[in-house]
Amino acid sequence: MLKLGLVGCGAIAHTHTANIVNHLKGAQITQVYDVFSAAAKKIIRDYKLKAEIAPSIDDLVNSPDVDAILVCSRNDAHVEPILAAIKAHKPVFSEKPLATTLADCQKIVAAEVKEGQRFVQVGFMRRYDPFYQQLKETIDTGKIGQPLMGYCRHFTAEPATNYFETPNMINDAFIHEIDIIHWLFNDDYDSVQVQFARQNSLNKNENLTDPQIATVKMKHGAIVNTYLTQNAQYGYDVKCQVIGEKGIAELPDMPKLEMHQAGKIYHEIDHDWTYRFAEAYQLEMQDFIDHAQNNEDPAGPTAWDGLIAAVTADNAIKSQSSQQAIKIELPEQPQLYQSK
Ligand code: ISE
Repeated sequence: MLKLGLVGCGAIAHTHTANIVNHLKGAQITQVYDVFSAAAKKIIRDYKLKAEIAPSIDDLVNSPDVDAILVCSRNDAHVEPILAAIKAHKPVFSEKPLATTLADCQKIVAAEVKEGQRFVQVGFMRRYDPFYQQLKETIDTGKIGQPLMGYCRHFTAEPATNYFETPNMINDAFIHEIDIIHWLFNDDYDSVQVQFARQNSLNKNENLTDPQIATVKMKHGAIVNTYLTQNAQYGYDVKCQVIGEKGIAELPDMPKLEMHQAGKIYHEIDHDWTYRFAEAYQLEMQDFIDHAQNNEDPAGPTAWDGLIAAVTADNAIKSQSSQQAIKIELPEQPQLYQSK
């Protein structure tokens, strides 16, 4: 049994904990930590965990009762437990984003490079979704030729939290496409541009500009547009279409039964990502557990992928002020990540 230490006990920690307890094999949560001890107590109670509350992040990471770490804390609090885990040579799964600044991502990458080993897996769960996997395989096997253009839709019914503001459209939502597009297109970003469309009068948050359209251009010239809203009202709706030299490959609108009922033909639409990507969340965590148990480096998205996403998101947020395209410069990729 792999013994897991959980840092941060909010909503996404509940999703992962429910999976570990009810669906996954080979791991148990033995230590938890949250700045709010009530949240730590609640997760232990809700899932009847045989776990202790650690007095600090450092105690949790270095506990002999912890083999690997799950980081589910606030976006800007990921860096401390990740660096501690790398120092302790323990595998660490971090929710996206890896960190909120380029400087913090570079610290994480530098720490892995110093140890000469990868310990980090970033929670870009879409890479584990069976449809995204098929899309990737279709592109990689050359079925549609070189990918030239793309279109993505990232709609949520309502904002995830009350403090979901204009930049969150990028570093909470669009960051998933940032990761998936460079993975699917096997290319790095040249520039990113964010524009604001006509504003939705149903958006109740005055600090959130909604909808937004993000455009990325890749180094080899491909261009991908992503339409983003957190106020779609009708459900969680994610689309990804890749247009190649000799064909188009795209995610189905909804991987759901077709219903014929009450004078209509329809498909149900999921309410949020925890339903739409339920399988992907399980597959990514099982993969992390399996690799940790076998003493193998994690196979999922790396700290370098996390850095690419953070740099691109940072520039996209800058573009929100001018709505102009911004060039993306990446630091040189260390050898450690080159075969990944
Ligand atoms: C949320 O934070 C997520 O991570 C979801 O996966 C994303 O689809 C949603 O837009 C975000 O608010």
